[in-house]
Amino acid sequence: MAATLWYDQPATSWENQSLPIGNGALGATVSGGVAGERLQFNEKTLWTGGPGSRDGYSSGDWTSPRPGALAEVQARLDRDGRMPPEEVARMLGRPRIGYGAYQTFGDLHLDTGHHDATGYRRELSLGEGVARVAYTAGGVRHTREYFASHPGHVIAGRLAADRPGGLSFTLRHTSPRDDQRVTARDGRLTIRGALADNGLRFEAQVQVVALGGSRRDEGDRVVVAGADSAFFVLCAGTDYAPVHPGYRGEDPHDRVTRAVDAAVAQGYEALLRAHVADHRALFDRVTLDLGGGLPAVPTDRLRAAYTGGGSPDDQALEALFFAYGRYLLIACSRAGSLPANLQGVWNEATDPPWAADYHTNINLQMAYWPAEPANLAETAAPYDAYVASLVEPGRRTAAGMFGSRGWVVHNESNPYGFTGVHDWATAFWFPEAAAWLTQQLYDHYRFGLDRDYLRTVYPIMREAALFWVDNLRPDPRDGRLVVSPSYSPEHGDFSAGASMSQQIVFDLFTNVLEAAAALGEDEPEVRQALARLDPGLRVGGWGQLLEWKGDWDDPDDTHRHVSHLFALHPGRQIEPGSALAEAARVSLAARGDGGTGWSKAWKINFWARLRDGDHAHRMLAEQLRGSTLDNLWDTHPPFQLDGNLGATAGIAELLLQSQTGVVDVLPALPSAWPAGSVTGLRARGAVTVDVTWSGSTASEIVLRTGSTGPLRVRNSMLTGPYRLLDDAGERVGHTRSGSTITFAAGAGRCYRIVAGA
Ligand code: FUC
Repeated sequence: MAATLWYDQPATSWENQSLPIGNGALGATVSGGVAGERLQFNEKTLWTGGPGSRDGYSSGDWTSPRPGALAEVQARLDRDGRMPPEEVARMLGRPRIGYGAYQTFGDLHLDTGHHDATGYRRELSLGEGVARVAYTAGGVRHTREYFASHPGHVIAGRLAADRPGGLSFTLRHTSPRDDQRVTARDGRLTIRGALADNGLRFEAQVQVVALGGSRRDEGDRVVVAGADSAFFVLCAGTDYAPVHPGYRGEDPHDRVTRAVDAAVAQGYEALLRAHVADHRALFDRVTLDLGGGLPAVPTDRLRAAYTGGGSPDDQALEALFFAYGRYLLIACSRAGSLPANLQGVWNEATDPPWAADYHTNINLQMAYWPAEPANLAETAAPYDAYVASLVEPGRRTAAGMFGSRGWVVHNESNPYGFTGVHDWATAFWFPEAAAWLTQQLYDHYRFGLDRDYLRTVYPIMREAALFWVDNLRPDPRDGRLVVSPSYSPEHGDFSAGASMSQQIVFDLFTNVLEAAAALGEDEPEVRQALARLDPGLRVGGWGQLLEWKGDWDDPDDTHRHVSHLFALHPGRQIEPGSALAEAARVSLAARGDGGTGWSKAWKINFWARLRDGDHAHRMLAEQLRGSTLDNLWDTHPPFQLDGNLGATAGIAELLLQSQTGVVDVLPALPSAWPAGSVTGLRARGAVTVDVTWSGSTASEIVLRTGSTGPLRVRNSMLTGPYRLLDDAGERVGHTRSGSTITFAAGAGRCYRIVAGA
């Protein structure tokens, strides 16, 4: 199946219909207008706020030491058990000053003046990472092509006409801000300025190269007339640097100039070839076939006709949605820039929703859930770098606000090391964020088993744990160590020991102790604290998993956050099939199938971990029907990319799980996917897995192993006749217990499990 999104109309709404391309640092959206192209573009570091902001900046730390305020809240919670968030915020919160927001770089316009187009098509080829527009106007077939090259550090585009001399257009730039100067010289547009808020310097250059015809500069634009074809390359940058406390580096001019010059010298075709090769090296690692082939229907209509009922067209859309999630992660998260923000890298506004920031009470973490299982581990490099960059400011916040060791991050952050608190009562307090952020670092190790990597992230994990060693308090009611004050994200009252807080600390301590063991170290302080930690897992009056330590859950509450199921996913504290898993199921069922885009995406993952593939599929259907736009972007609403990436991870969880140390193949296959195949999924333990199934049963499982040692594999086919074969087709000795087999795997080998005697 050629994974392509396509439309027979130009985009009329940026949010609903534009098609995204990106190389991590740069992003652009293609509208495909006939009278003119609007190529809205971004550079990931173009942010207001931070040091130098005219509003001032304090990383969110308390500006004056408030000795006693935290202790006062803790004492109140010891006495009364709970406090409304507004009251806690009054006592502990501070206005967020100079937080800033992610900015658009503006729009590149390619004015053609064409009209009355026929044969219109706009597409995004996920396999190539190329967007295209084509139509006929005035008897001439016009084609445009755009891509964002990671190796070339540029966005490039080519325009052509099928009649010699048939291409004329004007290239210009517009921005919603007036803080820049645009000049044209020798066919190169230079956009240069500094953000009024914080003085951040920015520059973009666009070089136009025309074949045939003429090219001239006209003030702030470049005009091409009577050409056969033309191409342009664009690079943009700022003087942002991810270095505390100043966050400024080199002026972007030289870097941008070099990238544009090099791309022009390379030439369009070579640039495109290098891009497609680079993109394919990531994208082609995984394929998913759910039966249905993509029908000859534009993607917006395919989505509108989607019912979730398991028709071939539905299956095709679901497989496309999965491929798109992988495409999006590649496009918005490559080494060398900031991680994916709430909108990936794409933003057309100066005041995007939630500043298009890094929300750390679910959203940033969710964005990276597919990185390992969907075989895109490299895309987590910017996440790792970002988390590392939060350690120093996070230490200052830990010392200043809590008087403790370690580092801390709260509910949300920006590129300027914002690790303190906000003023919004129901979203200001979440000191568990740093602990949760380290989960992906340890999981990266569990998937790839790279001990050198573990050695580099271990100090970050360990220091996050030391923060909690210092800040846990004995609950006066039972002496267990609890987080206090503690707040189940954006929901309910403050209390001591809310389930999610405890589960996150449990997860962190467990990971740190495992990592220490893998590196031959020991952490007695962490071990002792874990032994006394309240694990945050209790069954309540109606069979639910408690969200708080007190039984306050309301069975009619359908709040979008289901934070107390962290232990089920992305944690690994709840065993499938256990009494706690049943309690989690009761809680999840009560929360219902509604929610925002990301909430539905998380529920796919939860149901997958509960081994209920059909309910997980129902959530995928809810997301595609109610929380997905024409361009298949997730909508909260508004547009938020986390839902795309969370759903992509959820689809992978339906097909393969490994969190408990067993390679669990097709653990939650929906009945809507009776036959299909997937290749290239990753399991923890450095295993790459292909599966083919029909009649809802696996017929063949291929395991490529990256390490030597015992390998455990579970699948229901192992209860019937099967053969386990090595690369040479020889049978491999193994033991079996129920549907799980164990055998001695060798690094660099390939094993096949085939149904039948
Ligand atoms: C979390 C969520 C909101 C929204 C915001 C960006 O705080 O609770 O729904 O997604 O992040």
